[in-house]
Order: sequence, then C-alpha cells, then structure tokens
Amino acid sequence: MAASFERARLYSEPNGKGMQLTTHGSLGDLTMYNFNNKMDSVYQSGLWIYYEHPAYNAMPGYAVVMYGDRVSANLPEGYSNIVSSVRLVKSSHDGYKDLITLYSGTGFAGQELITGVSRGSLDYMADQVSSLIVIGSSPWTIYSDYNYSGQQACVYPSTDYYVNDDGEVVYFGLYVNMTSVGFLDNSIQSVLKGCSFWSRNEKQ
Ligand SMILES: [Ca+2]
Ligand SMILES: [Ca+2]
Repeated sequence: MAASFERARLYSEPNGKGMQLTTHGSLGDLTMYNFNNKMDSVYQSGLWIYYEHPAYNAMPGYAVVMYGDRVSANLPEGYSNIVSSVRLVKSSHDGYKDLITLYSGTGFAGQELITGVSRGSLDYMADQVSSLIVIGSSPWTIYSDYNYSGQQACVYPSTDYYVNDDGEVVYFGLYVNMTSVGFLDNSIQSVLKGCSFWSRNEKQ
C-alpha cells in the first residue's frame, strides 16, 4: 500500500547531512526526540507540514507544506532551525483515498479531523474549521449548518499533485484559510463528499 511508504527523514543540516530523525507519522513535539529547532533538510514521501511551534502551531507561527515521493529538499529560507512539530497529511484513511482533512487553525494549525465519508456533523470540529486540505480525486461540499444545509461551497483537490511510489498521481488542494472559498472562519458544520453545484459565492 502506498500509505506505508509515507515517511519523513529530518536532517539537522542542509543537503541531508547531520543528525537524522525518521518518522512515519505526525510528531507533535520534536523536543521529545532531541530534534527541536534543528531541522534544515528532509528526505520524504507524501504530503507533510513542518511547523514553527509544538502541537502543530498551537500558538501562531510559520508552517511550510512539502510534498513528493522520495524527494530530498532543504527547508525554504527562513525555516532553518525553527521546526518544532511535523504532521503527515494522510493520503489514505480507513481504506479511503478521497479525503478531506479539517484543521482548527489557519495554516493547517491545531487540531485535525480527517474523513473519507460525508459527515452530517463534525463533533469537536464543528464551528472550529479555519483551514482544510482535500486529497484524492473527489471534490467536497462544505456547509455552514448540520446535515448538509445552510451556506455551501465546493473545495477541490486541484492546487497541485505529486506522483507516489506506486506511480499514482496524488492530487490535493490546500485551503490555508476559509476566506478563499467565501466562508466565514469557524463556520463549517458538515461536509459532503462530491460537489453538484457551483459555489453561490462564486456567482455573486
Ligand atoms: Ca520552534
Ligand atoms: Ca478555528
């Protein structure tokens, strides 16, 4: 399965040099691995987010999204020696490959809720969503009320893509905040897989 290949090997120096730390999943506090504020480069497969602060920027900070399979890269300028947590954006979950991941903070910060199926309510994430990532081949409809009602907008896996180890093209869409889709911050209460209409906001 492609998911098993998702990994990130962090290096404390540029160009894959220095100390290293390999993970197959999210790490909320690199201090626990003696790697806080040390990262300079990475060898990775999948879609990963690197955060300035612990707990995926529990306090506001920088974050950088990097993607691709078996890619080596240095962190962008300004991100050297600041990363304190790393998060994997899963490309499969509970057997599903068309996913939407919701985040409580802008810039993919804070708590997350991932689903491959429609959700008429969002539990702890109701009225909390401030950013989201769509991955796979399906768009999603977001709603301002429970059970697919209220204001609605479509979000798409159309920002970019990479080719994974299985030769599959993995499409995804990054929505760093909600204003980009005409939604108020913290106003999503349900999500539906698929999109059968154009956003009302786009017609206004
Ligand atoms: Ca830091
Ligand atoms: Ca929020």
